[in-house]
Amino acid sequence: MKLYFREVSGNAYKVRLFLELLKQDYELEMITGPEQKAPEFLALNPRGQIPVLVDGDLCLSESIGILVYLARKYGDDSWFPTDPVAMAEVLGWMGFAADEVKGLALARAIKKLKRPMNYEDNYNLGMRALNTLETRMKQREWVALDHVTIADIAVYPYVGLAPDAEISLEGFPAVRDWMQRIQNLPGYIDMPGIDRI
Ligand SMILES: N[C@@H](CCC(=O)N[C@@H](CS)C(=O)NCC(=O)O)C(=O)O
Repeated sequence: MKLYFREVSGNAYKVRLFLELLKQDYELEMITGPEQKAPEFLALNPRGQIPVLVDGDLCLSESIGILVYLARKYGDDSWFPTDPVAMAEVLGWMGFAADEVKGLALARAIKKLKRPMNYEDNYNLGMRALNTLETRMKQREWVALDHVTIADIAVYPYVGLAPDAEISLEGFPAVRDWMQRIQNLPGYIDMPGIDRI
C-alpha cells in the first residue's frame, strides 16, 4: 500500500497509526501543499487533500473512509464491528471526530500553520469536544465501545495535538488516561506535537 502523507497532518497520521496497529506494510509518499493541487494529485483526490491511500488498483481519500476500509479488509471484526448498534456507535463517534474535534484541528492550523481563520470560534468548538470527551471518558475506557475501535483512532490525533492549538490538556485527566491507553497499544507510533502521557 502507498500512503500520501505529510508529517504535520493529523489526518494522514491517523491512517498511518492504524496501518502500524494493523501491522501492515506500506510506503509513504511525502507530499507538499503545492503538490496537492497539481493535476497528478487531483487525479487521485479531486479535493486536493491528504491522506490518500492506494492499495493495488484501489485509490481512497478521506480518512474516515480509509479507516473503515482498512478495518474491514485487514483488521479483525473488533475495529469496526458489523453489529448494527456497534456500527452506529462507532460511526457516531467518527462523526464527532469530523465535527467538534475539527475545532481543535482548525485552531491548531491557525496557531501552528498561520491559517487565516477565526481562532475563537474554533477554540470554542474544540473546547466543546474536550469537555464532551472528558465527561464520556470518566465513565469508560474507549470512545465508542468497550474495546478500542477506529473511532478512537479518528478522535485521537487532534485531541493529542491540542497543545499545538494553545489548548492545554492538563484539565482533562480522563482524556489523558485514554490517550495513554492508545499510546500503550502494540505498534503505536508517535506524531510530533503529541506528548507521551
Ligand atoms: N476530511 C478530510 C480532511 C483532510 C484534510 O483536511 N487534509 C489536510 C491535511 S490534514 C489537507 O490536505 N489540506 C489541504 C487542503 O485542504 O487544501 C479527511 O479526514 O481526510
